[in-house]
Amino acid sequence: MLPQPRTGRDDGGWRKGRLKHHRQRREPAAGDLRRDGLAPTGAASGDLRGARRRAGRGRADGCDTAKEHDDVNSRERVSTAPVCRLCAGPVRECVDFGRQPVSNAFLRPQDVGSESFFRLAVGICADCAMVQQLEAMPTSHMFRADYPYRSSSSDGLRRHFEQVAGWLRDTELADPGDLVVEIGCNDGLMLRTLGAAGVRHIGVDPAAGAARAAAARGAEVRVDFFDERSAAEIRAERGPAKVIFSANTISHIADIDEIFRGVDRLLRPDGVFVFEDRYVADIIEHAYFDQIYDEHFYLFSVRAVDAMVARFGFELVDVEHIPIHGGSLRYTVARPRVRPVRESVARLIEDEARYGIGEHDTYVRFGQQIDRIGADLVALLTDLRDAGRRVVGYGATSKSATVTNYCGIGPDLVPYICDTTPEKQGRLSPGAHIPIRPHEVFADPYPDYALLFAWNHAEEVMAKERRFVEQGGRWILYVPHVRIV
Ligand code: JHZ
Ligand code: ZN
Repeated sequence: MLPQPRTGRDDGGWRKGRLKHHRQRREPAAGDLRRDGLAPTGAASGDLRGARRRAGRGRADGCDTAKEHDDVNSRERVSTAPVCRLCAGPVRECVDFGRQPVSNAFLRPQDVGSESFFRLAVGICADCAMVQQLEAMPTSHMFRADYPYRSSSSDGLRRHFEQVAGWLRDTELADPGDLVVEIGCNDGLMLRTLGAAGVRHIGVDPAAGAARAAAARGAEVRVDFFDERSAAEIRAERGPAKVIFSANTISHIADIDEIFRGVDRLLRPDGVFVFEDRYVADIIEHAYFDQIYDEHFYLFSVRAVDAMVARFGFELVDVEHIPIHGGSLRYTVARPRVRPVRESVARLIEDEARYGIGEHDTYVRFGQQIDRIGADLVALLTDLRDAGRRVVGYGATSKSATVTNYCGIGPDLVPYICDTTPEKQGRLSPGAHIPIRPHEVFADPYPDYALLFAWNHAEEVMAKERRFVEQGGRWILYVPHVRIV
């Protein structure tokens, strides 16, 4: 029932035909919902607007009143993307999530009314197949000093980054003096492991709070955006880098040419630029629609990344499928003709073509699936509320901003969300204004149902919260379809 993390290299189920199966399956949730004695209302087969009305709102709390809010469009110039950011080809819109907030801007109660919103919509380039947002939330709004996300909030991520550090140390950073630079190092999970092993390193991250946490763990960090300027300064201070690494950051930067100019400045001729990012094929296969929010400007495929890095004068030499965040790829990029190109690159590009990952129609069907999930979820939450059951959210993820604001889920359906991150506690969720409470509140007393926004950590969370289930609690999952487990 759970989204199972994948193991091994490049063994994505979508290439074994599961994507096709998934596309054909519908009316998915009914059986599961009825298992709980809660037949879905008409919303399960109705549209999302109907579901929003049943939830007693047009959009998440207050978002209808445009004058209450200061749209990002009126504050700062927002660059629209009628053409591809990378190749200037035509971008066709596929999915529109409407007006959305900054996904990590958790509000203090006194800040309600001063949020920034933008239109979250994605399209696909007809020429290079890069899936991208049509409007960009400015990075200055997203990655501020008080950016609250911390990579170390999950044991699974901690293990993952320790493994990555070990792999880099053994393969690319074996010589004393080799330098590794991490773009978007957050609280330093990977760098502290390399630092402890004596590897020369520096992280670059504009989020001062996260950078302070990294420094406290012994990682060296520069509070800054990574671009040509900061890259040149790092090179002048420390010499060129053997490895530039980044996890869940490169796809976040709309003006990606700045990143590549920086990499070009800083990388040694024989060095590698390694980055991990969510894989669009996994997002499509499992209907992980909530992986689309302001920060995820690009949804990478191998075909599009291959073309992108070539445009910036580099070569994609390897790609590896990893289970992180529901399915990601680790890309290895080098200067042209310096390293052999592994067969994984061509193989995944072929697989993507076979399964329509570069086609507009695939994303239109994805959009229809999202509408059904939204309607099913709102219907279930409404039924539970009307039946007097207590439902709370688990994990105030960035992803939950898309779910709550798109579906119109506010505190009337989910009174609060429990989260372990001190920086989020006591705040309100962006746009939907659902209060964030400390994790300890979850068991005090346990609710009847927990809506698992942190589904990418399902295994870890469910193991940790065994008592909740033993005491009769049930989990609600919503991707790839709504169900109670
Ligand atoms: P989690 C962020 O996404 C933003 P988010 C960013 N754009 C990105 O790509 C990824 O990270 C890397 C809490 N939690 O990891 C902690 C518990 O409360 O899904 C976090 O607030 N109890 C950079 O925000 C949230 O859930 C737990 O036991 O979608 C998880 O956030 C665990 C495991 C987590 O990333
Ligand atoms: Zn393009």
